[in-house]
Amino acid sequence: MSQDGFIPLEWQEVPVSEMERRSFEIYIEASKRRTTRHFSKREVSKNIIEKAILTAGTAPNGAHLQPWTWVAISNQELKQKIRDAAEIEETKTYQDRMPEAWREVLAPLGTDAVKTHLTDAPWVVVLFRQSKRKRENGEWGPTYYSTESCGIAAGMFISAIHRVGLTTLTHTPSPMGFLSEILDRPKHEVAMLIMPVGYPSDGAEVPDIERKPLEDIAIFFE
Ligand code: IYR
Repeated sequence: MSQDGFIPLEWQEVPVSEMERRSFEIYIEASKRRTTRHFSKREVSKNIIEKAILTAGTAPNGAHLQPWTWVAISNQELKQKIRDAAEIEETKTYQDRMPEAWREVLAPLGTDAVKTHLTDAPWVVVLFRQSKRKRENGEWGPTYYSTESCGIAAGMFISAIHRVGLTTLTHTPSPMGFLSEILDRPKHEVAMLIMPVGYPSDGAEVPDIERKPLEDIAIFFE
């Protein structure tokens, strides 16, 4: 007998040898994901974006409040509006707000205030974090761990886009308030990430960087 409000977990055991094989395969596939700033204008179906958002929506999250709103834009004028506003903020950031210590670590990545990807990519997906929720009694209440929840969901979105065979880039213009205005989102929703999604352009490039080896990122106690 299940506890009230509970159902049996659907679970299919995977043989250990198959798990070993999969763990390697998943790692190899993930390691091929790279962040490029060079997007093609080639179209991508809305269906694929919808499925990636649904995948992200399966993320574990605080108190199952699912504190996210995903806004997906293919409208060219709207993408241009977002790009123009992002470039205004980013120009200030890169020119005046960015301290030397930050500039130093960004230099090898070749980022700058020019955000061509926001108008080249066929889709621009903006993730809003819901900082509050409407309670059943109609009052506003908090959400819990919404930053962590949205971070996990964003990771799942990025992974879904990669597995589909497309590419995405996490862009974080700061401050991001202009997104609420342009996309007409309520005050309790806070823009967190902009993710252009599409094909890489012909000749797309990525910085020549390496990932830390396991011994530099993990500690095991056995
Ligand atoms: N928000 C800027 C700057 C930027 C910051 C970090 I940390 C990056 O890893 C990359 C860029 C932007 O999105 O360009």
